[in-house]
Amino acid sequence: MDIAAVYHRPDSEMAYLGANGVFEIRLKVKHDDVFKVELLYGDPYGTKVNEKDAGAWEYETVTMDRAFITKTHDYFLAQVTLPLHRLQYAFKLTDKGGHQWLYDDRKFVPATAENLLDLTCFRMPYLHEIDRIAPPEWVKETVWYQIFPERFANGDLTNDPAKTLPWGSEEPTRENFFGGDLQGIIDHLDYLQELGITGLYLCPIFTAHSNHKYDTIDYFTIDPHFGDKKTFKRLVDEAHKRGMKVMLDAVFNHLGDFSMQWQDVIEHGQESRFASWFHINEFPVSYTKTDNDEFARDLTYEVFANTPHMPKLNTASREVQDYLHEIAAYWIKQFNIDAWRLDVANEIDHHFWRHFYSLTHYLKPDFYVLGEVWHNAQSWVNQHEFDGAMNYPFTETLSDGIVAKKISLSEMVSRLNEQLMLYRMPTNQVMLNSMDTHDTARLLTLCQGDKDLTRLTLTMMFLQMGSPCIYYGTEVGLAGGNDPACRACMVWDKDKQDQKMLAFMKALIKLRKDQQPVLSYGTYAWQVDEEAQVVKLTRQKAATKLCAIFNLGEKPYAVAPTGKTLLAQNLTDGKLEKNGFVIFE
Ligand code: ARE
Ligand code: CA
Repeated sequence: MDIAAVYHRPDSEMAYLGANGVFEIRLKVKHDDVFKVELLYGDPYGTKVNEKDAGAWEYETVTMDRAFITKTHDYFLAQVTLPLHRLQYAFKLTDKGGHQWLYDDRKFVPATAENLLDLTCFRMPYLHEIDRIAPPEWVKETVWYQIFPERFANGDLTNDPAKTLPWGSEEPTRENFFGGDLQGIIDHLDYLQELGITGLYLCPIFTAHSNHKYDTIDYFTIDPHFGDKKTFKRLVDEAHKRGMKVMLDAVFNHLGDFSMQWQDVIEHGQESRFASWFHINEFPVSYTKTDNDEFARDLTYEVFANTPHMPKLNTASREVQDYLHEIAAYWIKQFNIDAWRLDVANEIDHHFWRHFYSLTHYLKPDFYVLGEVWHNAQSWVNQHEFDGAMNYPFTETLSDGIVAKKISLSEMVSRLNEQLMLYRMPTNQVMLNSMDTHDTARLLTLCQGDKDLTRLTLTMMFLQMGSPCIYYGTEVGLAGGNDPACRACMVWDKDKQDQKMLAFMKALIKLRKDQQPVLSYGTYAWQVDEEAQVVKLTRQKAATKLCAIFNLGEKPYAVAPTGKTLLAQNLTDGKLEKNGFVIFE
């Protein structure tokens, strides 16, 4: 057995207090290297550890499940309920040759009686409920709909910016406007409710210069081309009436260069009272224009990416902290929003996010803080900074496996399992899962217009642990390449909407909501047939078992659903044609 590959870390995603006093423990070992793992656990004060006298160490034993398998590692899991809020534990491993080992905080030794008495154990000294990573329960049951407000619906022509183009008359560019606004969203809340949506994720709505509004001018006002505070209040109230939560986009990494603060820095340079609000290396602040302004050169100040219009805020400054905290609190207290999505979250300091998290949860205990992190988000979600993250690694893995087919199906499953093992299960249950956003090409375009593959991909995504999110227009067949092409005007003309896709999305969202407990909490069992290019996924929670079979191959694949079929595509006479799938109980 490769003992160097055996890994455990207490007080992490590998050992943590879960819901209802259940303690979850994981052990990571080299794939296919360990026959059995037993967890030995007991009360640090109730057992006779290290006493060579009478009585062995009083401990319980439970055999751990080999629950998640990747190409390189196996993860053994166990859940134990504890009489007290403290625990010490060790692992007893049996290798394939039958040899037994003990692994604890200090050592890895043969499992002799002597060593058993001499265990130091891993410790969870005291498990405080207040320390528990406990994201809001409602997020697990939410189906999100992401809206790019400028392009969703124009409900009020009087607030249209100059040069507003007729709706959908041209391809979206970085500069053009079509007049989308908050009234347009209100006008379509019934449409969204009928679709089954229970969470609205709005891209920025505060006063800003661009059509995307990520270059904020004033966080305390609604962009006049989107409406006003009265309209926004009505939007939130009407959404809440329909059982929909509202999440806004907090763009705290940077300000727009048209903001009063940055304009003051340009005018007064070092004397500006806002000079310390930014990361300025040299005065006067300047840059060398290039043909594509997003990539200016010779900047004398720090920005988002290379964008001179987005000077980076100095969130270590007390004034900036107070300013941003006031904004965060204002929209919660005055408008009762339910969540913040944090833009460029991974480039702002942890100190800021820790305060932000406690402030938002002090104001609203079940508030949802979602970080935009395109990579491993452990260092934020594991310590009360974000409840969840936009799960781009998940998106890219699913897309690479079944859309672009850049990786094998078994490699895709391996990576999906690896990703689940990065986080506590309560965190996995509230990650925001999407196949596309305003920053990526649309799924239908990535599927080269193949609508069967688009539906299959969405179905596989909706069956995962996590909170599913669809990007506006997906349900009516919108296509579009990378930003800005993925931000086309929503299609409201029923004759131009893909009604088959709309009916499918309604059915898929309904299935998700009907089956939410097993999809949020259920176990995973994957089976891959590389030859046939078929993936089977079974999710199970107690007596509820959902089976899904996906045929990515060219040849029909015989299936014999054993229970009630909940959703299917390209299934005829027990055969799944290409891009066919079936979900049955
Ligand atoms: C412009 C260009 C883009 C270019 C971008 C960055 O249009 O083609 O990629 O600049 O140079 C907003 C607008 C964008 C605009 C941008 C700058 O919506 O249209 O894009 O402002 O003017 C990284 C960050 C991530 C960020 C993306 C864009 O990690 O936080 O880049 N996403 C947020 C918002 C955006 C918004 C901003 C940030 C700025 O969601 O909409 O852009 O407030 C890999 C990397 C990621 C990288 C990702 C995309 O996967 O791992 O880190 O995301 O590519 O580039
Ligand atoms: Ca308008």
